[in-house]
Amino acid sequence: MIRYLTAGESHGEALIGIVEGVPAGLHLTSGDIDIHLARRWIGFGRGGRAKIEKDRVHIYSGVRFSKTMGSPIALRIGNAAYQSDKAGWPEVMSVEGDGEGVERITLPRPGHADLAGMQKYGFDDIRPVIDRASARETAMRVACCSIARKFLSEFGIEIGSHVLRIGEIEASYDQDRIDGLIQEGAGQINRVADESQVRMLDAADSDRCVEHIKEVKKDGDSLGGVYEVMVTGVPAGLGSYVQWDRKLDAQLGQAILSIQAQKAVEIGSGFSAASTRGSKVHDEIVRVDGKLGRASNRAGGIEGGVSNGMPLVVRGYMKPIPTLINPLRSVDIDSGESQTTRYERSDVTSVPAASTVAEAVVAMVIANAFLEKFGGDSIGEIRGRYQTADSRQ
Ligand code: EPS
Repeated sequence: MIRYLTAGESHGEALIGIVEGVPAGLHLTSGDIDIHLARRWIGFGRGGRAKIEKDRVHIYSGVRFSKTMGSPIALRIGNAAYQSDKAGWPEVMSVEGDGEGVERITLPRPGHADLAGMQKYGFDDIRPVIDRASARETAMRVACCSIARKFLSEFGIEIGSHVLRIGEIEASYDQDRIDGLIQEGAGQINRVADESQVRMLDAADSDRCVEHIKEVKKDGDSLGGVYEVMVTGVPAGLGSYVQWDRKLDAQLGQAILSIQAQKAVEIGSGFSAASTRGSKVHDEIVRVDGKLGRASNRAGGIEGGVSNGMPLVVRGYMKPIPTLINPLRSVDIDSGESQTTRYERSDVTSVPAASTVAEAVVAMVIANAFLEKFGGDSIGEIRGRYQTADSRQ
């Protein structure tokens, strides 16, 4: 199984990751990771930080001559803002010293981890919470999970995503077009979505969405939204129904909700299924080219916590960014006085970014489920097991 941890503060020197359990013999270069770090910055509506960061990963260990060695892979992404911002982050985030003269932040922002985080750790300054709770951390998450994604690509498993809604703008959902795109692999969705400033598949929807974001920015407000992640090439039988923590849908739910600001997850037609008759929800079993298949995919590729061989369909629901130009009421923890929040640089929306982060965390879940079933110490060993199982299906 692959384990990974991230470390680092948003305005500290760097983000660090360690990925352990990657089989030996996987072809891997920093380019395999950088491509997804760049995709994470796609999106109209990002704030000033987007102009500063040019995320590139540095691989420190676990890879030799472009092949993984089975040993832990250590990664680093520098925070360009650490030096370039005028805020004096080397002093504010200094590892040493006593912080004398550094301004304390004492007004918690509603919707952020600020107040709950201070209460939890007993801080008298919000800075430690702001900096670790920040979605900046997702840069390293994407880096770590891109290794899992590279592993999956060895077995023809592809992941793609697109944005379904930002604020009031709902993208049209053209099932035939999507089915056509994923016929050649879910990666084809990204080919289209990455061309859009908001990662929507339809150009007219994208334009309407960009206008909406501009208006909301003028109003000093922020927007959430919905995105869909699809995975193709997933063999039947990943995950299990036998125990709660082995269920693939439960693991995907945890992964999506672990991304900052995500408030709901949907597998297949999950939300609408709750208000639809069973005869219109369940996917009938049919023969397709001599093999067992499904007449539809409302289950989103998972039944009973087990992949059923259909494409996986997972949707994430993101709340609006909590940092607003329009102030919200809060209470200063020093003075106890009611005040309105102070605006700092922020994004209007980062739903397109969240969709790419979701691809990454989904990749890690699927890679681990795949390893659980077909695992081995090297790519060659796993390939042998996978081919044997595949020929049995
Ligand atoms: C974030 C605030 C902004 C975002 C940041 C997440 O950063 P800053 O506070 O430096 O302006 O741009 O996102 C990223 C840095 C990133 O890499 O995605 C927050 O408070 O969560």
